[in-house]
Amino acid sequence: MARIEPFTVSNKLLDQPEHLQKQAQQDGYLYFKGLIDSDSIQNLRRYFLEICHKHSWAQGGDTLMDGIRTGGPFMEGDEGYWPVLDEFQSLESFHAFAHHPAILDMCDKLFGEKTLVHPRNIGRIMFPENTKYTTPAHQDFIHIRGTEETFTAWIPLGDCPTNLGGLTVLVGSHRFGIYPVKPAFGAGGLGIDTEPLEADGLHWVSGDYEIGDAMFFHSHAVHKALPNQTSDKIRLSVDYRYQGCSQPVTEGSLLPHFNRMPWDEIYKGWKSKKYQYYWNDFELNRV
Ligand SMILES: O=C(O)CCC(=O)C(=O)O
Repeated sequence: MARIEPFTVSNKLLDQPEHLQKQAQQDGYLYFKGLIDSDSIQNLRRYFLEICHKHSWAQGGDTLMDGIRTGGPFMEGDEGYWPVLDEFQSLESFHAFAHHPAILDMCDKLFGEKTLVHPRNIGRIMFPENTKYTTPAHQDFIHIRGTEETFTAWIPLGDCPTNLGGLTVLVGSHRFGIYPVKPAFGAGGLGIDTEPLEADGLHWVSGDYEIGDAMFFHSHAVHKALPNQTSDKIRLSVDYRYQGCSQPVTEGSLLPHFNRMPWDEIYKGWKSKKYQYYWNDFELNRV
């Protein structure tokens, strides 16, 4: 039976960059309570749910913000999934949120240099009654490449108790390189057999995320989602990726997730140019 422990909360290290880096090196993840103001999250949640409601995936009106499912389940790759995902991708606020000052401040300390925000941002909608498609155990590096010192931020768009299917990390699993993968159901489509790692004493961390909490994990850290075991609630979350600006980055990380539309099309209708093609202002180490 896999051992599961509560997250170690790293807020007290926010003013101690060296300790922050040491904690990330040791465990492969950093968890912060209330890092992000709840208004920013509620705004993005509302935008996401309005899109879901428009496509008959979620209730509207007074219960919109409860995220109650009316359609689906849909999964990445399903025909019916793309219209919603494409609208998420086009949201200026979804991309702008990746640059939230509290996130960048933490990342600059973690990397010891200015942070490069990957523009390949991911919005996730995880349906109830769809546990077969729960995200399997995997490492992000095989999907991202570039520098292994890339960190993913996983941020639920609202409270995310364990039964809604939060993200969990296998502590210390980032220290042993890349593990073999096999085809699996769920996001990414590739899974790792973690039993041998658990038998070697590695344990998972998990817990009830509250609005504003954020978890960051190393690109080699093995992680997976818990199943959404609610009867009717959609789990909404975002994955954003960060690295030091001097480190190698692949072209793929500079493209939209799934690359279904060019950036110019995504940017149509945006009010500001601030977060458009911002990565071209860096002297990137492209690989
Ligand atoms: O939210 C999820 O279920 C999956 C997130 C994840 O594993 C990732 O982005 O690497």
